[in-house]
Amino acid sequence: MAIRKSVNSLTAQERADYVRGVKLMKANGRYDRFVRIHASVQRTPTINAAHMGPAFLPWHRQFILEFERDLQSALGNPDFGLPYWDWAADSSLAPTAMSVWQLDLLGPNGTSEAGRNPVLSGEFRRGQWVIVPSGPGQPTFLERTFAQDTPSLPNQAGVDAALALTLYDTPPFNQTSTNSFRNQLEGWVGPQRLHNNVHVWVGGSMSPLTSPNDPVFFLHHCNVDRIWAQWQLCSSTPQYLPVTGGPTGHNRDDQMWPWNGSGFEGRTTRVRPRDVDNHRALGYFYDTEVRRQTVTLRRSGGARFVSPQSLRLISPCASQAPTSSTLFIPSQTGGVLRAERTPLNDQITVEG
Ligand SMILES: [Cu+2]
Repeated sequence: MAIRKSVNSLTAQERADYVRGVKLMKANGRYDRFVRIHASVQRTPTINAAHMGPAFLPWHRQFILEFERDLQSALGNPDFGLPYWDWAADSSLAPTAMSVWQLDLLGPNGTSEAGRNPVLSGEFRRGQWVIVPSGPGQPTFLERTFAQDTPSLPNQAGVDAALALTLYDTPPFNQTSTNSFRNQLEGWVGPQRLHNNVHVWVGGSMSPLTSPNDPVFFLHHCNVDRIWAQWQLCSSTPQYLPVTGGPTGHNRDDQMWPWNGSGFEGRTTRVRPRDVDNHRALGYFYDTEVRRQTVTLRRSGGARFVSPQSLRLISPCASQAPTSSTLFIPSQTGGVLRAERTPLNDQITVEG
């Protein structure tokens, strides 16, 4: 089971592992296959397989899951979790103060030079990190142009506005859909153009369809996936939509290119949106979610009742108040009650 953590809470070792894993994948050829898949999403018959439609979220969930699995095998660590970049949490900082752009992780902004914006220091600097060109005559080095022609990064108010939407998606199930959680998170509508604006804010190599060239792509999409997971947990109607009536490849039971038997870049499995609905069943969860699990209350003595004040279950959903319960513990003597949560072994101590 992989725990996906914020880049802001990684240890030095975990930061180094992400860089090392990515470089191992570049060397073994796996990395560039992701770039080529993402650059080819427009080859489906009617619509972009991965964007501007309901499958945006499940498509990228599958995509970064495969990336995480390749990282795990490159690192020889089946529990390595893909980190996420919570750009909303960083939105009030200067780029130089953001953890993600430090030299030991992804390195800094590009430097303006002869009409291009090469990254010139850090692990992914020119000469160290060769990218798939976005087109004929385009460079093979990484470029970034932080916030050159956009406003700031989206903030938590923008994320919360999307999380407050009830329905996953709405007709006509494309980039014009309104009151659609998916379309507002993807960023075609809404005040802050969430996912799209992060691509534009980073700029350079993050702008064209070859955007997985920048390793921040996976950290960005991991955060987008985390927001979807949180919405699924908190919405009263978390179901994927539509079941039918959407663009080909975007209905709940449609196979999503390239996982439709295409064989493109070695993809032979078949994956539908319904197959990736439950992220925990896929083998990972986020450090920000409340994990639904069995809580064992062991009595080592104490009161027979635990009052609501001492046992509160805090929901990650802004719209839900903490729940409290009174527990009756059938036992004899006084002391402390302990609730153990697995698999993280978090402990909640309840004074009885
Ligand atoms: Cu994409």
